[in-house]
Amino acid sequence: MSSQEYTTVDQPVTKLNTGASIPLVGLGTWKAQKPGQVKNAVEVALRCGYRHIDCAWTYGNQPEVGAAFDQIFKTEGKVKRSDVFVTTKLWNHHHKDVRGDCLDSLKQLRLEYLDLYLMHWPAQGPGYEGKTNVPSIKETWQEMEKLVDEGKVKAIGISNFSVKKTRELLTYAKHKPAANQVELHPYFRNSDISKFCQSENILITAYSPLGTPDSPEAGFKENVEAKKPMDDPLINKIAKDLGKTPAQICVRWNLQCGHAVIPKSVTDSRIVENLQIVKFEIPKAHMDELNAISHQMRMLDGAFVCGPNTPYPTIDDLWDGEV
Ligand code: 1BO
Repeated sequence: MSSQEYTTVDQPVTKLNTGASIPLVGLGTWKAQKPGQVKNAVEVALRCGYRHIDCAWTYGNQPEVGAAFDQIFKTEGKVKRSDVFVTTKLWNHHHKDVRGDCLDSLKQLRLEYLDLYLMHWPAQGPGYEGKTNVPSIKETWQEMEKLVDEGKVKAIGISNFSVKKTRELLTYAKHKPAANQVELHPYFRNSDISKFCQSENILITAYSPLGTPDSPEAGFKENVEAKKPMDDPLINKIAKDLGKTPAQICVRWNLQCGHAVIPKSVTDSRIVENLQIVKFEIPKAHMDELNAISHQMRMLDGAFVCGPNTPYPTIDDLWDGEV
């Protein structure tokens, strides 16, 4: 048994529409790509009280996450697998073999089952151009439903789905999506999809809650010129008033909007700091100010799945013109 210290944190959880509990703050692992980084981050997170880890096949780091799970669940043995909520996502290029993608993720993560498996994008690109016989979103969803029936995953959901695409999926879903994971921070409130999913009892999970465009190494073109919420004078003022950091305000804002939130960090102190947001509240007057910030812009516009001869010739087609 290792002598590493463990802390438990009393944290907010909610019930998914499947009846399963999910802790509302999780560790994001997107862009944690330098060797050793994500293994350490997941271990630190689980020791300091996180019970929700968000992964994806395309992040390319699941084998390290799996090594961290083995370290914590088996070698140290102080946290049980069943006490941790693990999400991963079907990659766009694998819609033709959903089961294969899921089994590969399970193998990489060294797990027997997933708590939540999301369709990462309603798209199969990049590289879709000219391809024929690709499965529709409906066919992909139906393959994901089989994984629930088989017990490989406890729940399924979506990511980067607009209201229009979510509505459409609801017309045929046998298993209703449990969650929709989308970009959300005070500079992109994404209120249409947030309100719609909440009205349908589909949990919204906020990715990029700090709105930080910093991933050239991840190979996705982000809006690197965009202004960053962390530099915003109002957010900085509220942070100062409340004795918190701007990052904590952005994460806590999401929680108070009713979203689950998955801040990513590979820095031990920030991982701890991001979970501390469960211990304070942003007063309503400050929430109103944050909800009135007029600068609104996506960091990740999804251009990489759009193009001529694809289902989404333009970015507007991908998001169905919704902001
Ligand atoms: C392409 C990755 C988007 C966030 O999961």
